Amino acid sequence: MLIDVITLFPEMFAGPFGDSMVKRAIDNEILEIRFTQLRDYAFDKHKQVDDSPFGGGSGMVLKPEPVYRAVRDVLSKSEEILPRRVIITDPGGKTFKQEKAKELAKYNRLIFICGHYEGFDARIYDLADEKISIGDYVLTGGELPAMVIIDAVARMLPGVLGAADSAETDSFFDGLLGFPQYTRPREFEGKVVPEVLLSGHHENIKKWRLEQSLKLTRENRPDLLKDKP
Ligand code: 4FL
Repeated sequence: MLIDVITLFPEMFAGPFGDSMVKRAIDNEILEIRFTQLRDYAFDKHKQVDDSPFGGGSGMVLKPEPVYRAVRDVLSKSEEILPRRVIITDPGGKTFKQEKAKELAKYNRLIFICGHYEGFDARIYDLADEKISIGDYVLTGGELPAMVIIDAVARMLPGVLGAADSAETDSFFDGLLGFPQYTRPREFEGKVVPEVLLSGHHENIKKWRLEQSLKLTRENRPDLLKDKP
């Protein structure tokens, strides 16, 4: 998969992507991530990418021309890699979920447009196939949301997760929260590992884990059970 990120702050990505599973995916050539500096596509001598909103109001709005130029240049720079999806990280988008990570992992190319300032000129949205929010809060920019989405998508790519940490044991994989896990020692400061996990009885273990997942989900995220039979 090829991912392009159009951003004013490409250096923000160095930490999260220079380490972790994403780096492994890049090293193994499962994933390539390219960065495009939006400011390079400003056309005036001040390299201005934002401006004050028509109609008044405080804050600055991202201008359309540099973003259009950047996206067009990114698309023309390499051969067509399809299927592809252009994504804008935006608090006004649909909330990112595990389902969406799995869906985006099926594309061969993703292009992220990260906003800063108070928002985008509305015409910029026409460039994108979808807007995605990572939650109901306002950040200083779209870079962290893009990193979150890319991280979640990267681990869904075939060959990124080892058998030891397969996606099947993830929280949310079947729409429930994860079950409690234990490792050695069997007893720690008086807290013991549930007997069933030491029994070697796979049916009982499976049943216990499902019960625990349901209990945790009921307690902490009852909303997840609403659209379940
Ligand atoms: C984007 C917040 C996606 C949450 C500021 C600029 C944001 C965001 N999800 N805040 N972009």
